[in-house]
Amino acid sequence: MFKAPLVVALVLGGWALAVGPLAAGAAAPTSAKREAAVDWALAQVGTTERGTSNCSPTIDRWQRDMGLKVPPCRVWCGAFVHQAFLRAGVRLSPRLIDPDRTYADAVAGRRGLESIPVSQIRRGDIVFYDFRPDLRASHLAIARGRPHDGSLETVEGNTGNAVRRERRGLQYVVLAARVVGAG
Ligand SMILES: [Ca+2]
Repeated sequence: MFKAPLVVALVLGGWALAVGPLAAGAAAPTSAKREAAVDWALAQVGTTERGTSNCSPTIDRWQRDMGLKVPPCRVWCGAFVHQAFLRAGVRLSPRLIDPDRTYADAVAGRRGLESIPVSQIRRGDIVFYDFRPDLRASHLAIARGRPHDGSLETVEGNTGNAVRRERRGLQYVVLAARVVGAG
């Protein structure tokens, strides 16, 4: 009986140690950070690449901010998502430039991403699409809200070579993920 408080203290102590680094970093994304990412993303609607080059001074900078060298100019849907979270205070992995590899990271719960059921999509979650048969995912978007009426509203980059609001049927969503940490 007398040992019980000690046991509790040890358990709590271990828990505190276990969560200490995360808590101390204060980097765990909150819904507020996801909201900030969406706010920034919506403010970029209308940003376009030059022609169909995947390049522009702004888009080039988003890619350099990921640690990538430019040129080459790359498909930049992932650079847009990366920059949105960077502006919100969360540095995700440069692997976001590759939706297919990011798909694998989310499924495995790696690099600050956790897959979630499509029904649980909320504003600020990352949504994966696959417009190429040889890949698991070929396009990334940021959800603007919950799914409703069988569709989802997003804000995304490199859609029509620009940042655009989109609305697509839920059947096209191949994966959804929540940002839970830095990448
Ligand atoms: Ca393009």
